[in-house]
Amino acid sequence: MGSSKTPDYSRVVVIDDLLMDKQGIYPFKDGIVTHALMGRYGNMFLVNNRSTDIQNVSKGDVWRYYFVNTANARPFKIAISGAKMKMIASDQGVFEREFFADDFVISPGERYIVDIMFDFIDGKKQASLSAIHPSGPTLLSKFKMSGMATKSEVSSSDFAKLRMNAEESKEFEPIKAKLSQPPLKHLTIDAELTGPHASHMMTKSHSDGIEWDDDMGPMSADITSADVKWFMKDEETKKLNMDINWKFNHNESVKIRIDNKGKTHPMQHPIHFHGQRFVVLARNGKPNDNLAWKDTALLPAGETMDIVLDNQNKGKWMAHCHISEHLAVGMMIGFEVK
Ligand SMILES: [Cu+2]
Repeated sequence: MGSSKTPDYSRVVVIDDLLMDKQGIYPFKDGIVTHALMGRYGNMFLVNNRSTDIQNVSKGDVWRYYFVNTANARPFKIAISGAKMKMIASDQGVFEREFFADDFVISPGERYIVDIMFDFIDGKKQASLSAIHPSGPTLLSKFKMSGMATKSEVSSSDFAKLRMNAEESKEFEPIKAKLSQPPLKHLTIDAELTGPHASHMMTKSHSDGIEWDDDMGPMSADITSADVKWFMKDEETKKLNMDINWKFNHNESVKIRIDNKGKTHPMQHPIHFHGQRFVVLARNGKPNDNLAWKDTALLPAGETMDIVLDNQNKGKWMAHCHISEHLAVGMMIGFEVK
């Protein structure tokens, strides 16, 4: 394996948000799902259950962070300042090539493994991790410098290297050959609105196809499971959601196109497959040149994503949108691997 040497320290980072009102946590109701159109966006950000996470680190330390986003709906753009960040792996495996990054986007259900070297450049004694949104950054974690590293020499010279994971690249070769082939399955995404909200559903769409915040105001909560149905449609059979039941052979690799061009309420959807792994082969027809095994991938509004699903586990499975409210109003399909 060519994958990176594990740094001396590691930590799991659970990113979440919580919707609070004056009484406390905005209530969940019995038998009805609020925020069914947008999903429930929180107004308080949490890192490992704290509103501001503080960690002491030594100058020169390299830490490996295992990020997971457990929010109902919110994607986070995570940025670092005062330290350097290297992307190692995603949900199910390493990237073909490690790379340095200033920020990365993590949607509900996604995971990223990231190495951070605390070099505290420019004489600063503090580094920070923030969520970057159009309205500005929100501080998530503060890292305070507490002395010089003891084990850093090996780690920091290792940190400077960007590894090529040749074994994985080789494994991806037959998958990349599917670029020129038509997809075996084709899903489209849209929503259906009924009731008093049906006429005023368009929200302003962002140029990157991502709703970073719920800007619908109080109306967002009032659109419930009684008013909206989110669906994925099989373009071949025209079946919707759980009426879809694809049959695949064990170890069959299947190219699936997912189209998020629905007009009812354009927004992003994090698509998750149970029981298998996949790669994002292309977005909007443009090949992905740095593959990693995943099980969840964010599909912005107006975009198309081609994935290759690697059916290695027999059984009956589902795939769904990872926005909890979308899932609750039906946005899931079935498939079977025999
Ligand atoms: Cu969704």
